[in-house]
Amino acid sequence: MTVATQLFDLTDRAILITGASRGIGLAMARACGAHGATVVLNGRNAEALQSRVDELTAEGIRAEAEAFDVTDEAAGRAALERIVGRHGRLWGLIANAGVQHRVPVLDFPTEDFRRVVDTNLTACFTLGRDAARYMVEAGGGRIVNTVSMLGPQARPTVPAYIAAKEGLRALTRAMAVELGSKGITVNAVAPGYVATEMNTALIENTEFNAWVVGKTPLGRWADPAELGGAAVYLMADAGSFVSGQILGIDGGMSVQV
Ligand code: GCO
Ligand code: CA
Repeated sequence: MTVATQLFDLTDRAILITGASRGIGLAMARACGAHGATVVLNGRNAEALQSRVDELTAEGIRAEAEAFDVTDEAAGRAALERIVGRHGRLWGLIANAGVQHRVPVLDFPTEDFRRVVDTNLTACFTLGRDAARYMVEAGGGRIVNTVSMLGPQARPTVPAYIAAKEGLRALTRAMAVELGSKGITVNAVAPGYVATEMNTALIENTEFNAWVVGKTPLGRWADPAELGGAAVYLMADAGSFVSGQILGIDGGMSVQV
């Protein structure tokens, strides 16, 4: 193997990706799998998940399914136990699962605010903490959280999402400073506007679509596949000294006024 390929080789590394039945999570799972990882796809719907696993397997990727709701701590711990049982260790966690809820703040229901924060922030804490316990035992590992370009920047009607994703940026740094001595790096990828099912309503809205295209220096939405490379980098030897970082993948949108 050349130095070049070793830098991005994920052979024999088991990586759990939450929210992996579609969109960014599926793209990151596919990219890591293409670089040799055994990718464990998580989602709430077991059938949809198995379909994705079958697709990746047909592409020559070692893929497995672990269906659970990330807000169910006990289910997450049971899945981690099974994965470590099958593979000896969990190399990486990509805590990507997230939900969106769009309502003007003055009308935003408390229960929806709690639900978004519970999935987009608290579940990343509980699963990240529980995965890190296994990584400590194994002498190290990698955690990547999916945050968002939104956080430092805001737009109307998504207060819960923005608050949760900004909190997840801070959690990434908090975990990085504690887990470094255990050989665990903790980073985040911050997507801009990506053409995923979660954003279908926005893409189909002519005005919103024009806003995104106009506000993005690259002048377009991202394809989910364009998030895969960052996941490989942060899971690979190439990223071995990167921790506490937020890697923006937004076509330049976060820096354009
Ligand atoms: C929205 C979108 C955003 C994008 C992305 C932007 O309603 O504005 O869903 O949340 O998904 O997170 O960075
Ligand atoms: Ca997003």
